[in-house]
Amino acid sequence: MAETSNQEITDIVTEQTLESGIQHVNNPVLDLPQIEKKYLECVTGYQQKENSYLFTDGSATVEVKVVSDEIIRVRLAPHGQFLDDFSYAVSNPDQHVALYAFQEEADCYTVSTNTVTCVVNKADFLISFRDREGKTMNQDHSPMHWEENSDFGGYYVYCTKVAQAQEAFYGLGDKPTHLNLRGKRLTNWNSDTYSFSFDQDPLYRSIPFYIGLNDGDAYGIFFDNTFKTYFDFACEVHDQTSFWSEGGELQYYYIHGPHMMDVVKGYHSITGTHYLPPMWALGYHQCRWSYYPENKVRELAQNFRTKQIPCDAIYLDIDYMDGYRCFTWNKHYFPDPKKMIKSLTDDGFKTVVIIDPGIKVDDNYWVFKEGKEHKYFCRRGDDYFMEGHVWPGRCQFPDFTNPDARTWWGGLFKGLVDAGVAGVWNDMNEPAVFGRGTFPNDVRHNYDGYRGSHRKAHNVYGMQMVRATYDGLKKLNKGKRPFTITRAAYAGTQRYSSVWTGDNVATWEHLRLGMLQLQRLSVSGLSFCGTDIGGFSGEPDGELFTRWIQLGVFSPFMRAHSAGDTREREPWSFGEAFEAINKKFIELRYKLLPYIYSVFWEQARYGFPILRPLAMLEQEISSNIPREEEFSFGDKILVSPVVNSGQTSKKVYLPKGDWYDYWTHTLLTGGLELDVKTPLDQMPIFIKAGSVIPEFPPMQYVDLKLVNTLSLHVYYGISTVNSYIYEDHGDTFAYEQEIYLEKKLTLQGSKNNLVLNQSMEGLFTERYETYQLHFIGLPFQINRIWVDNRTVDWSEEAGVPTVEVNKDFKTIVVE
Ligand code: MIG
Repeated sequence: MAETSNQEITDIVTEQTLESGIQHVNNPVLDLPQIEKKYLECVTGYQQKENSYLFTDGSATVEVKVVSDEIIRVRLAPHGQFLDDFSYAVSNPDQHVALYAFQEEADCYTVSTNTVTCVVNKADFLISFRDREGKTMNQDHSPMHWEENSDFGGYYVYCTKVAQAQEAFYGLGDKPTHLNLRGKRLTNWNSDTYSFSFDQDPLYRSIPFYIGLNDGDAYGIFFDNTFKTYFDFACEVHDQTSFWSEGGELQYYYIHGPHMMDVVKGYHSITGTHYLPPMWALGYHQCRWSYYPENKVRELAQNFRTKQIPCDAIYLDIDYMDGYRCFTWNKHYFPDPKKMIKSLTDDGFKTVVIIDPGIKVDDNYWVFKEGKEHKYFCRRGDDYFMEGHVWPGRCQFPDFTNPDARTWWGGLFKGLVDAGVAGVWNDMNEPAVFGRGTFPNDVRHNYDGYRGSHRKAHNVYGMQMVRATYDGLKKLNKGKRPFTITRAAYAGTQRYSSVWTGDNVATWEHLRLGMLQLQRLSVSGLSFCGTDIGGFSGEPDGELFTRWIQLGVFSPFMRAHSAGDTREREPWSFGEAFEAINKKFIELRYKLLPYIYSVFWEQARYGFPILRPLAMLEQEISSNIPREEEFSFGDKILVSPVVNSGQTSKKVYLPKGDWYDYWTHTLLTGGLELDVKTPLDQMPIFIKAGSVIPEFPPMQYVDLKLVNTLSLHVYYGISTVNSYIYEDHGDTFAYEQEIYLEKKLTLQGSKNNLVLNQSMEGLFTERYETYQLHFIGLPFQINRIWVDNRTVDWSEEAGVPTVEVNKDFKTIVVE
């Protein structure tokens, strides 16, 4: 007798069931027919619920929700039932919408705001987005579709968009590859990737957000799904861009441009920005795996001060702990942590310590005991504890998606904060487990009451850990801003932490990679980012280290770090010649701090990214798309780090407009490529004409008391340019109560004069009384300088006219 396989029976019965409507087939060998790639069909009806429109094809439901004037969210429920509307990424799902309208046309429905129209085609359920002029910005290639995930339940969910012929793609976090992602297929699954390589994927972070740039216009897509997600940018099929997930809901936000800047701002408006960091966190940080024992740390600190190389923070890596038990000290290496930290603090150093998620299984260890007692540790599918091997040996891991566990965790920092610790570094939170890599999928998570397996919680585990860390420090810090840094992240982590790019390598290729990763992170919402300066593993030579310090000056986060098995790696470790150059560049970082701080303010308050790739500065010029080595820090300083060994000159493209060479004050015209000399003690730095750049006097660490006068470098320009200077206490949250100053300096030059106006907002009072103005690039001889209608005297410093004026001036005229 020929056997009929189960699959065949399933097929036959499925067919019969579908065709004849038979409800009961009494055959125990039958399984449910699996739903394979099912596509939305034609729209059969709709319903409105306030700013949400629900469309159906008879069984599936699609929600189109107006989030703001620029943002529309699309969600799919294969069987008409949406999951609970909960997101770790989105902190602000309901924004102000000025106006929205719904219309039914012959072949489609439209949902429009002031700026964007979402079109839902009746016949095939294809969804597209148009701008006000009717230009299609983004459109479905195929209807949204799904496939049953019979192993875990739920669905694989898919969205396939049209990739326009010239479209370029940006974003997606820390992918170590070219800025334009076209032609790549990428995965999001947080992974501990020691010594990663070019194009390796995935790495430590999951940021399922991309920007499409086509024909000079940009839009963004944020696929808010924490499961393992995939993005294919015209890789498999040249005219399609797809994204999909192994579970969860197909839910994405369309964010309108048309400027990339607007897209990033829009993305920040839903996922948040990084709070204003304490200013010391923007100084130079020295890290190593590990500085111990205590006298090594003191010697390090001493060296910085004797050599007069500025530094604000020293890090303690895992060896400060007792057997790698979090929240403990190795009393042999650090007999009196409080005393040591006090003397570091007196010397102007902040102490930052590492904290990993793995808690040693040890009934004599209070952290383990408390976690066990309160059931804060993660459990496997069958209720056993999730155990894994990390630095302390056998460990259990707090479920940071449990709000109670987060509160508990935050409180654990009390001892460290009491000892004087100023910042916390969260590592290994992908989570990383030796041997098997990470948690198995069956581990269960609280997920803030919405439940889920590790498949759903994996990508947010690190984010929730650093959130707990941040919240705890904020409470314990008595009004001082915390500083946190995390390795793993999901979209929105910027609300709680800075990030670094993980275990890179001391090679020129990695210096270049770092430069790309930082630009990419910055347009993906994680502006406060840095690389391990010098490369974590391997040995840089003096030249590579110095070039990396130079990139570091223009990295939002500036920290040197190295692995335990490498040679000493401080700014003076490569001989005097290199030391002098490293010192000069670290000093440059400190000079520029008032500018850098103001750029951070613009990030925190307005959602502007800190680093801006050239393609963002001039998105209408398609020949900029392949350029990866020029970017701006804020909107006034453009740099092009040297990322090749022995490079004595470099071709640098300057965006249109006038620029000054920072070193020579030579005026340059942009819109073309220049040949720039790059001796080791210089890197290409350019200042936009018309800018006012504030500079600090020399300091060894952030010390606002030393600012007796603020230098303002005024770069003459012929059009009107606004510059902003932000000032406040530097380390408190008083700025949330308007205790800050935002100064607007408007510069306007003409052939024979220059007018500088100042206005300000906020309630802070600076402690200095005067500005020292330096006029750079004046095309005329000065006859007179007027300050609020009174003439003043000026002098010259190295050929630059300079004048001291009261900080409250309103108008200065130089003629
Ligand atoms: O298994 O704490 O990326 O920065 O120095 C290695 C030791 C654990 C990995 C981090 C690195 C840190 C190191 N950590």
